[in-house]
Amino acid sequence: MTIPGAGLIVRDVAARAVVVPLARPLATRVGGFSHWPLLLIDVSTEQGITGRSYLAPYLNRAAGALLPMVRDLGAELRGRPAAPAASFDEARGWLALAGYQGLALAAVAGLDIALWDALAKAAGMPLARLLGGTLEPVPAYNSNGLGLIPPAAAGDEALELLAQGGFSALKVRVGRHRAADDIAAVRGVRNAVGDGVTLVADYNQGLALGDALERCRALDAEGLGWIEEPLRYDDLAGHARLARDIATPVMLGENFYGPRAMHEAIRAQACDLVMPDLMRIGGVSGWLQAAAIADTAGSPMSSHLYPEVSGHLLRVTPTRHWLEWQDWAHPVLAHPFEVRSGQLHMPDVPGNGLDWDESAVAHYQVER
Ligand code: SMN
Ligand code: MG
Repeated sequence: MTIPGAGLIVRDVAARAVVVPLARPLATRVGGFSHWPLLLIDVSTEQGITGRSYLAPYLNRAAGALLPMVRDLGAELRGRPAAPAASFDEARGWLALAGYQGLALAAVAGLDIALWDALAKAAGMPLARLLGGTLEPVPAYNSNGLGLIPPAAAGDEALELLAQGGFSALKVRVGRHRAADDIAAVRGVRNAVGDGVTLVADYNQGLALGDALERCRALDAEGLGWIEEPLRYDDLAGHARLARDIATPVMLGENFYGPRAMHEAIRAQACDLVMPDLMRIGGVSGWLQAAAIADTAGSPMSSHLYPEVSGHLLRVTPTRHWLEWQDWAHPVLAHPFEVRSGQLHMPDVPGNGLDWDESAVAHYQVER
């Protein structure tokens, strides 16, 4: 069925679960990751165009809980125009009683990203261009490794990570039992890579305020680009205290559920820098709203996970800062994106550039 003048009409939404291995298992303060669950979403339209997205809900259990929500909300889209900003707004109504944050917002985001992909394909443009930007490459830091490994191993791993794509920036995970071991790891990396490389550190919410004040002050001497999530993500008052107290910029954002959460964190002066996660911020529609908030506040904005679609979005983010690079979806991508000279290159194809290697998907698919 086509409605004249309505543009693309959603025919169906399919969602599949895969679990792919990580080439370099990652230990962090919030847990260890050897495998990475992904939900692959395909929104087909009556016009024959299919919009695609993936969600990375960290845990198999979370993927199992999220999949029926994607399917359920996806069923609501059938027969409707592919109009992501309108659907994003409508979802607030659908979820007013059940709750709009958490996995519910993640499901909205997965559909939103795929709808925007369908629109960009219909327009024959890469997503960045559809949104009014260009396809210039985006500066990226390599986040594929430097988990909580023995400090003595950190320097060699840092050199391997820099070589993976000509990078000049890396993320180092911290939050070891002994603060001295974190400092030894950061210094080991610095000694190996030299002063020209940007290093950032991530505590993954691992500290209590007293400890954080002490440990972050000690890290102030190490010349880090930022310290990320030292405290529980929703402790805005604690982060504000830290941000006042330490010299290194405080970074928050991967746990902002929707643009309003970013607004709250900025208003509370809980962070100097922001890095929304494409899934939790609410997909492309949520990101665009967040980018406007960051611009208004003058907060540099980086990305978290989802490098492929985030690359397009950083092109239209006025305060764009760093892209976080992980190649974790590569096992199921037919055309993995490339990093050269530390910059992510988005492919010059219509849409967001995601498409599935179907034989790999069949290999890694799990029934849910
Ligand atoms: C992170 C991301 C994904 C899994 C574990 C840890 C981390 C980051 O917080 O910022 O990359
Ligand atoms: Mg982080």
